[in-house]
Amino acid sequence: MRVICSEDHRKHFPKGELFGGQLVRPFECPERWDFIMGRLKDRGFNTFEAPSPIDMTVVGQIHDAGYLTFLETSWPLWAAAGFEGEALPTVIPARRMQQREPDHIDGKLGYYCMAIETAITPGTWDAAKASAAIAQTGQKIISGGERSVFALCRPPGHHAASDLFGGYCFLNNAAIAAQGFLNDGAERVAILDVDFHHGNGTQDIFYRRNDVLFVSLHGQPQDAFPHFLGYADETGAGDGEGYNVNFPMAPGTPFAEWGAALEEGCRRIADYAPDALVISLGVDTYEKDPISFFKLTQEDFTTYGGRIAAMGLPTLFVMEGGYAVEEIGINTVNVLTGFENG
Ligand code: Q9C
Ligand code: ZN
Repeated sequence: MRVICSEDHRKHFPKGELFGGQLVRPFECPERWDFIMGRLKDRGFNTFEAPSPIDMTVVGQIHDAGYLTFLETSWPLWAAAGFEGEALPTVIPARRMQQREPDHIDGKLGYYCMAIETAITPGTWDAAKASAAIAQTGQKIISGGERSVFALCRPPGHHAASDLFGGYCFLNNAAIAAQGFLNDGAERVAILDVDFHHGNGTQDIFYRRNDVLFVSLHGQPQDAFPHFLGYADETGAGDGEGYNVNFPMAPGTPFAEWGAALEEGCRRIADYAPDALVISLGVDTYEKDPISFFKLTQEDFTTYGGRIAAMGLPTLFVMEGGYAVEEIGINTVNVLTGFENG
């Protein structure tokens, strides 16, 4: 399997994440990328390619223009305001408040965030664009006839909605890839999100559309981030009714149960008969993940990679989460090798 990757991810490395009332070293850190690359090389992956320049037209089909301007200008505005730390939102437009974009950066950060743990730094915009370019490059290769590609994206993307950042995400790499497939001739695209967290951004982007089926397996919102989306009764709206499928699961869920949900999700995808499949590949379902509560073992990742392969679809793997850093490479590469041998 060809791998698309770039060192540009290193431009995004905040010193702090707001967690448990403290600024801690972010769980979403550059070493995640190093462990994945190391394991890929150990396991014989040998085609590593840089992304092509990003096509911002496609990004503009997924994200709001005001939001893209915000991402591009947020660090300069923050620095100009005289703040000395990293840019973090503090005030948000909660119930019964105005949904109008303010001029001050403190207001803009709150207006465009869906969670306040994620800091913006001088290199964040460049790294986010490079990450989206990686997904887009993988999509182009598959649209050109390749069976599968691994897009080693960092920062991740599935929490980013049209006009929202947070949950370590800025641009929705998987959504940008799905839109690219459609632009390049696909009639239908499915996105299967196996990250531990609900892909709220991806769901929201395609909620009223029937040309993208979104299927997500995740920790139930009562107990798990992002808490405010991901219930089973969210099934799509308008033309999109029936094209959104959520499998929320309880704390402690083992592979026996998770795999049964995957089985049902794969059947929904097969019924839809898409021209291409995007996997939002988070490996934070791992039993030792520090911020999640499913109980998948290293071997389970190999097993489910094989199940994804059995759908027989052109498949783009887009990296999302996974915070057991020492084992992130093993778990990620297990999915890919499970797919290749499946
Ligand atoms: N107590 C991704 O996996 N913090 N984002 C959760 C739990 C945010 C995860 C705090 C987690 C974001 C791409
Ligand atoms: Zn996650």
